[in-house]
Amino acid sequence: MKVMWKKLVEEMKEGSVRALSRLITGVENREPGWMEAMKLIFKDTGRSRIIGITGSPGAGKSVLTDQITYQFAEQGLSVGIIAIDPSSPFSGGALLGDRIRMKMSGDLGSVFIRSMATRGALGGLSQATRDVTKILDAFGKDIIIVETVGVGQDEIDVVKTTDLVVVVCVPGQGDAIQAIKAGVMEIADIFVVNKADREGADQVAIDIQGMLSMSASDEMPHIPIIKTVATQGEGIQDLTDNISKILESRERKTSREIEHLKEEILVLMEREIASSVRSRWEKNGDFDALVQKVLDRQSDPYSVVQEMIQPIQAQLGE
Ligand SMILES: Nc1nc2c(ncn2[C@@H]2O[C@H](COP(=O)(O)OP(=O)(O)OP(=O)(O)O)[C@@H](O)[C@H]2O)c(=O)[nH]1
Ligand SMILES: [Mg+2]
Repeated sequence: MKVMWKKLVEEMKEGSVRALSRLITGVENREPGWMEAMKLIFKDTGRSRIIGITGSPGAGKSVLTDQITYQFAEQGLSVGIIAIDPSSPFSGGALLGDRIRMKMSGDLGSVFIRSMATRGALGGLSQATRDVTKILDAFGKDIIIVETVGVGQDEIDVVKTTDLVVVVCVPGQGDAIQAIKAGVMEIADIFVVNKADREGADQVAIDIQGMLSMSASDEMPHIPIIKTVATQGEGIQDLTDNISKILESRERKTSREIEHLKEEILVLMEREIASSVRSRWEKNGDFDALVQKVLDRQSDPYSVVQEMIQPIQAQLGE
C-alpha cells in the first residue's frame, strides 16, 4: 500500500499518535517516499533536547528513564522515549511506588515510547535513531530520551549525536572502569552510579573520579558523578538538575551541531549512492556476472567497484 506521507505528516503535526507511529514505522523501514516525509518534517525540528542514556545491560537505565521522565513531566515538559533493543520492558512507572504511579498515569499521558531493534535497521542504527528523534521533535516533544545498552560501536554512535550523554555504572561488576567500554567513557557528560543501595557504590564513584582526573584538562567541562537508587527515586532530582543545567549551558547551532549535521549529510549521501548503484547492478543481473569474473580471477573486487561507480565519477567530472 502506498503511504500517504503528506497526509500522515499533517495528522502527526496535529497531534495524532497513530500518525506519529505510522510515520516512524514508514521511515524506519525506508518505505518509498520516506525522504519526502522527512523533508516536510525537518523545518519543524531543532526544538527538542535529546538525552542519551547508556550503560551495561541491567544497570537500571529503564528505571532511571522512567524516573527522569516523571521529573520532567512534573515540570510540564513532554517526553518521548526511544529504547534501542530493550531486553527488559519499560515499566511505565510500575516499579515506582503507588503514590508516584498514580501521579504518573495522570501526568504522563503524553509520554511516547518507541522500541527499535539494533539489527537490521535500514540505513544504519544511528541514522534510524536520528530520524525517529526528528519525527518526535516535530511532533512537539520537549525532551527525547534515547536508551541504549553501551556495548558496541553502533550503540556508541547512537548516543554520540545526542545533546547530552548519561553513562550508567553499577557496583558489583568487578572493576567498574573495565566494565565501561572504551569509547563510552569519552562521550559521558554525566556519570550515574546507580544501585547505590548496594555495596561498593562509593568505590565505583571514586574509580570514575580517578579516571576522570587522569584525563582532566582545563578545557574539559566538569563531569558530575551522581549516585542514585533508581528504584527508590533517590538522587533523581540531583540528576535531572544536572541534566537541565548542562542542557541550558549548551547553545544551539554550535560547532558540535555543525559537525553532527555534516556527518549526517555525508552518511545519508553515501547510503543513497550505494543503494542506487546496488539496485542498478542487481536489477539487470550484471552484478552476478561481475562476481563470477572475480571468482574466476579474471577480475578483482577493486576493478569491479571502479566499474560500478564509474558513471557517477564521470558525472562528477572525476
Ligand atoms: N537494588 C537496585 N535495583 C535496581 C536499581 N535500579 C534498577 N534496579 C533493578 O535492576 C533491574 C534492571 O533494571 P532496568 O531498568 O530494566 O535496567 P536496564 O539497564 O534498562 O536493562 P536493559 O535495558 O535490559 O539493559 C530491575 O530489576 C530493576 O528493578 C537500584 O537503584 N537498586
Ligand atoms: Mg532497559
